[in-house]
Amino acid sequence: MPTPAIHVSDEVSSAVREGRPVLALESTIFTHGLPRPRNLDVALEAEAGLREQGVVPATIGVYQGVPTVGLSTEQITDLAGTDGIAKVSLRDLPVASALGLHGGTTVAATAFLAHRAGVRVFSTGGLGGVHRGAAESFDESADLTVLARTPILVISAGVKSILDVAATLERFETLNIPVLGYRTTAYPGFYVSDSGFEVNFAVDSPEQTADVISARDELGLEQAILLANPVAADKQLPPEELDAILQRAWTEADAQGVHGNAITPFLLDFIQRDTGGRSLDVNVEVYRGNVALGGQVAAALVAR
Ligand code: PSU
Ligand code: MN
Repeated sequence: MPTPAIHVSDEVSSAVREGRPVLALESTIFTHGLPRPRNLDVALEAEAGLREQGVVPATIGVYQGVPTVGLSTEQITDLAGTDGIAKVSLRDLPVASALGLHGGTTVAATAFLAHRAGVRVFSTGGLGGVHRGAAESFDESADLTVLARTPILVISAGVKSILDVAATLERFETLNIPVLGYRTTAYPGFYVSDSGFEVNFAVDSPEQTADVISARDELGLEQAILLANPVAADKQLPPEELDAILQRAWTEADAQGVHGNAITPFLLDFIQRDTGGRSLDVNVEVYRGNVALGGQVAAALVAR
């Protein structure tokens, strides 16, 4: 059960209590991942689409220091429109809380808060993972270690292609985090439907995904399950184009000495500008698909 330090909206808490479908959504995607004004449209459209599906959206973030599960439309609007907001991973939660900050929560912090509120399914765009050059920089997202001890299902389109995908998949294995492909064993590459890497298992329906969640819980395992949902091939960025863009993005990040948690927003922004906004369309498309599938899994899970 959540502590009083976490605010859970009435809509979300009653849905959880009554066994109605709820889907968690993160806020870093609209505070740091997407540019204005599109960020707000995407966040509100995700919520509206879920409500049409009969699923309660639980958008999660930190509002004036209060970690909140089920931000209101007004709160989402504020967070999406405020400059200099904190990017809040799990380690930042007590700080943001004590200092009364606004914060966009990453996958790590969102998964933690969702789980504390009893929300079992969570959709995002791309997960954090092992950064390229991590052997020297040690830059590995805290998403990994938090997912290793948070029993939730996370739907993404893979890890962002700016990362070292092979190393990230190895870390998932070490951390005992299962990775399922949705109707494919080709692991998606966020902007592209196939990263070139394979996963061991595919599931073919929301119901089968819910079976895996139930089996994990019956076994008493505590790690997240990852469901990888590729963007449709006709909506992806041309794969040959992506390689060249990534080279330029990394070179520029190195040249400007960008590091730490600023790297992900920097690279995403670079790619958006470099593609004249086309990567943004793909990013939004990816997110839409993950939210829709998340709603279906949340519904299948409560139907049993
Ligand atoms: N994927 C996106 N946009 C984002 C992120 C992922 O397309 O903004 C965010 C997620 O919130 C993820 C975070 O948890 O980036 C990882 O950041 P870091 O590598 O600093 O842990
Ligand atoms: Mn990092």
